[in-house]
Amino acid sequence: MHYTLHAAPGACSFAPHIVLEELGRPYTLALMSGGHPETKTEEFRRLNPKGRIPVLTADNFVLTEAAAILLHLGLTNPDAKLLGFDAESIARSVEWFNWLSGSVHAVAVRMIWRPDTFLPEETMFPPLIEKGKEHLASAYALIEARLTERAWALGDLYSVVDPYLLVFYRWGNRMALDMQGTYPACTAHARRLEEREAVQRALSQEGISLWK
Ligand SMILES: N[C@@H](CCC(=O)N[C@@H](CS)C(=O)NCC(=O)O)C(=O)O
Repeated sequence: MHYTLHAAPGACSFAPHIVLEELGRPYTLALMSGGHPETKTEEFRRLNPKGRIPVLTADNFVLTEAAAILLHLGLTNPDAKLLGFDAESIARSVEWFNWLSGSVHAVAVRMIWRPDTFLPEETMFPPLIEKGKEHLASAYALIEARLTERAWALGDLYSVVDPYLLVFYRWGNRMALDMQGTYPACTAHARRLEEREAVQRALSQEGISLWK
């Protein structure tokens, strides 16, 4: 199966992009422009009516949602050992995925970066953005507590969950939050990821940095 990943620099598609690099098998990166305006086109909406990236495609195969793509890549490439295969590990991965995509991304981050999704007028945005920042700070605090106890999201095993956590860490830096000062365990986790060649390749292909 030759995959194409539809992605944009620094978007949540960065996580499956890293995993595809980890797998080391040929794939195509269909990289949109920054801000991903291409998601608004009719052609893209035919591919994903939700109008969002990431999308993973192959012959007769279209998969949307970062979490589903990460899980799919982990499950279909058992030799890469990017997922624990027992019921407990899979449930733990879904526990992370559901929370990261459903609460942290779709609620907290969206309240900050896309307040227009929730409210009709710009004058109403500031308190919503403030509340979003509170939600995001509690999310980072929870991730910090987990990563203080373990090297990787699932414990000793580096898994498809870790690149997804990196997306949120990087977004904190993009928001000019003091990630290094406030979240040392998250920062150590990000540095461990940055040491990986797959992460370096994904960063350079997207033309982005983790730190700004
Ligand atoms: N629930 C989706 C959300 C994906 C999502 O919101 N992606 C953003 C980029 S990080 C996007 O495509 N935004 C385009 C838009 O909002 O128009 C997932 O987890 O994959």
